[in-house]
Amino acid sequence: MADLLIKNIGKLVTPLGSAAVSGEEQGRAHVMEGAAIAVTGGKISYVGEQAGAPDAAEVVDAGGRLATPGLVDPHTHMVFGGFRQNELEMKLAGVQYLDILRGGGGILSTVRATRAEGEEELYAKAADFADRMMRHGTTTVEAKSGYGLDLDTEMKQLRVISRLSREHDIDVVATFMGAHACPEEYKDRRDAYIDYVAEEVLPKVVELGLAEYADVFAETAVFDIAQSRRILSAAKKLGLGIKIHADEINRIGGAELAAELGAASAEHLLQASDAGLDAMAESGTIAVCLPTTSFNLDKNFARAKLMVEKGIPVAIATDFNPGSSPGYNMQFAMTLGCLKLRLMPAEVLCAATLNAAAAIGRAASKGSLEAGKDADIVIWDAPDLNFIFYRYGNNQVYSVIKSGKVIV
Ligand code: IZC
Ligand code: ZN
Repeated sequence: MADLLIKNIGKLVTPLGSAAVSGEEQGRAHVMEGAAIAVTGGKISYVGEQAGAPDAAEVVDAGGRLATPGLVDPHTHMVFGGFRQNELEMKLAGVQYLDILRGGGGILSTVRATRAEGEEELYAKAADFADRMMRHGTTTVEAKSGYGLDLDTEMKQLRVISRLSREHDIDVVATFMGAHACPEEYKDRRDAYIDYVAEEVLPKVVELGLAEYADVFAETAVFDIAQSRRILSAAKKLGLGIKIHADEINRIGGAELAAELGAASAEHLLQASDAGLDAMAESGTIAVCLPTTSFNLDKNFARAKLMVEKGIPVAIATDFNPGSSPGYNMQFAMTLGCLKLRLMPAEVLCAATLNAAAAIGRAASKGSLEAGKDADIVIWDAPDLNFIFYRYGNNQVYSVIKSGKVIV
């Protein structure tokens, strides 16, 4: 007897497998009609015809709706003080994102707010975001530090992330991003700041087990390729997986660096060169596309179709942060995945589930509806996948099941 049975699923759509998929495979969703899913001990124990499903202690009637894996958001900066709505009018007046940062605003204003905020307040705010993410179908999320830029505040942020993963229903994967910007104390001394992060902050993070990945903002006026290579190499040597904010605003060779270092993923990639993408295909680095950021900054969109053609596994994330992407709704990111990245619905679903899970080291347990995987499931107020992506702007979640527990 199972713990939970979800019956009367009109359509079940899922990628299959326990690793990132690429090329044509990315668009090959498994579709089943009239399906049921059983859950035992928080894991999926049965996926198949309703007629063959086991009895269960609790039954959820999906009422003929669509079921997919829980969404995985593999790139967020969800622990932060304050907001930055003041940037809206600057942006409308034509001030560029990097110019706001150069002027001491942007990331640096969030750093001031995050340093000033107590740990409890930061936790309460992040937990509220996590509640809202789950109501929108996100069951696993990656969260980066990087609004501390000093030992104490980076640790404070990482402790909040760690507490979230222990106490909240949502699953959280932590990434250390001390190299997110150069703090005001190190103004014009970027190399010295990178030394400080590599020698004093990073080893403590690893010692306390507070992060699985390290990330860097490789960008003009932030960290150059040599500085990015230095911090990521140090992280890799200490056993962390690596990620890189690569070629978002300017083409500086971030995609090439990601491939050179064997990064798990490279993010943004709006300006990535053909050679950089070829190198990523070769190294198996996942491209994490962030279409809501392009939308919010009014920039071009990553060349996701070309990435798929080149055999790069493509994932989609929200980049949720108070500046360049103030929303956590994966449904909107997925709609833009279709309309702006020009991916087909099945490719987008894979990008937001299995490939997203792979980008944060969770493809063995998440990202598809298969026996043995975690029972993270979304029932949609929709008859099929196209419907969700085409009918954007409202929350289309009907029910969310996390580790077998009905949350929504
Ligand atoms: O706070 O602006 N791009 N980091 C790199 C961000 C955006 C977050 C922010
Ligand atoms: Zn980011």
